[in-house]
Amino acid sequence: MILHEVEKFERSEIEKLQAEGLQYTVKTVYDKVPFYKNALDNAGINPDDIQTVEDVKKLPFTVKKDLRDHYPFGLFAVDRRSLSRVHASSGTSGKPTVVGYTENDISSWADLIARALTIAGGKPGDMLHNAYGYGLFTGGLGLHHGAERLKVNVVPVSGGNTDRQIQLIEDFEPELLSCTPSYAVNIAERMLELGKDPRKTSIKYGIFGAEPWSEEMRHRLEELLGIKACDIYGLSEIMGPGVAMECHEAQDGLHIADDHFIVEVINPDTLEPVPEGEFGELVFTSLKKEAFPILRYRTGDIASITTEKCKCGRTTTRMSRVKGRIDDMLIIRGVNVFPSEIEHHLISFTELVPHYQVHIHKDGNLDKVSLHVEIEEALFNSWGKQLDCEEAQTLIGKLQHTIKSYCLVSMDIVMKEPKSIPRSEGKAVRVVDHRINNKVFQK
Ligand code: DLL
Repeated sequence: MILHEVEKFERSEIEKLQAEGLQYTVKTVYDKVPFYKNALDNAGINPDDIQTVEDVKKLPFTVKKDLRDHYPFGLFAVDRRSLSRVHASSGTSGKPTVVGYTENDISSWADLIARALTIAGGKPGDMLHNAYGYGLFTGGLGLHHGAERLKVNVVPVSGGNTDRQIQLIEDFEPELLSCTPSYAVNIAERMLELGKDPRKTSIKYGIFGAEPWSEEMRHRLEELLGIKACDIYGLSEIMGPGVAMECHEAQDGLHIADDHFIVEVINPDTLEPVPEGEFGELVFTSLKKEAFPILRYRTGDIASITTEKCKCGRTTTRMSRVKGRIDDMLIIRGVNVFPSEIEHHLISFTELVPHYQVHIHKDGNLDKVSLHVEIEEALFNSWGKQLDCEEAQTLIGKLQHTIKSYCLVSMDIVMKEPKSIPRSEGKAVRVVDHRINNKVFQK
C-alpha cells in the first residue's frame, strides 16, 4: 500500500501545516478580495490575529449567496489574466456559481486526484473509464488531470451514450470506472439488457460520488458489477472532486486532504461546532488555493468527522458518507428524513430496481410526499404485466412498513412499470418538488 507522506502525519504535524496554510489564505483574501477585507474588518479581525488552526473559528462564514452576489469573478484573488480555467455549477435557480483556478491550482488539484485514485485502489499503468461529465462541471476534467498525474491512462468518455460506454469498456478493458453511483447502476442495468454479464468486465474499482448514495447502494453496486466501490466527495467551491476519498482497504469513511483544507462540522441552526462523531453541516476553508481561496464555506452537506486513525493506516481526518444536502431534507409531519435514508431501506428490496424518486405535492395546506419505485422487469412479466395484482399490493405494504419502522415517516408508495423512472447520466434527480408555482421543480 502506498501512503502519501501527509497521510502518515501525526495530528500535531498536520495542524502545523494547516496553521501555515490558514495564515496564507487569510492574508491573501484580506489583501486581494474586497468582500473578505470588509467581512474581516467588520468582525474586527486582523490577519495577524490568525495563528493556529483553532483560530479558524474566529473567521466569518462564506455561503453560496456570496458567490452569486459577486458573479462571475468578484471573489477571485487573482487577475483574469492569471487564470488557467474556470468551472461553474448550475444550481437550481438564479446565476451559476463560478470558480477559478491558476496553473498552480490545477496542478495541486491533479495531485489531490492522483492521491484519491491511489486511495481508491488505482495505480500507474491502470486505465480509467471516466464517465463524469466534461465541461463546466468539475467531475470530468478534475478526474482527468489527476489520472494523468498518476500515469493512469484516461478514456475521456464523459456521461451519456451508454451503449457506446459499454462497448468501450469491453474493448479497452479499464481497471477503474468513475461516474455517479446512479449512472453506474444505469450502465450495469443496460449491460444486463444487452445480455452481457456486468460482473465479467475488467473493472476492479469504482470511484463514485457527486451525489448522495447509501451503504446499501454500495453493496448493490459491488454485487452487480463485481467490484469495490468507493466514495469520492468534493464540490466546485472548494476545488471539485478529491476533497475527500474513501479507501478501498477499509471503506470506512472518506479521507480528507487535511493539507489542503480545514474541515469543521457545525450545527446549521446555531452555527456552533458539533462534537466529533456527531452529524452536522460540513464547512471547509482552503489552505493553498490561489485564484479562489475560500474561508469557512458552508457546504449545506450533512456528515460527521473523526480524527481516529483508519484501519488502512492513514491518519487524515475522515468524514462519513454525506447523508444529503440540507435543502434536500424532507420534513414530513415534523420528522426529518433524507432521500438517502429512504434509499438505504428501499435498495434491500430486490423485487425493485435501484431507481426511485420522491415527489412532493401540495394537498390543501399539507405537503404530500410519495415515493415512486419501479418493479423489476421479470417479476412484472410474471405478474402478467399488471400492477394492480395482490402481489404488488403486498410488496407496497411491506415497503411502506419498512420505511415507517426505520425512517419514522409514512409515505404513499407509487409502484411504476419497468423503465418508467428517469435514468440519470450524471447526478440523479431524487426529489421532484411540484409545489413551486405548481410547476415541476427539480432539485
Ligand atoms: O459534484 C464534484 C464532484 C465530482 C464530486 C465528481 C465527486 C465526483 P458540484 O457539482 O459543485 O461538485 O456539487 C457539489 O455535490 O456539495 C454535495 O452536495 C454533492 N456531492 C458531491 N460528492 C458527493 C458524495 C461535484 N460523495 C455537491 N456524496 C456537494 C454525497 C456529494 N454528495
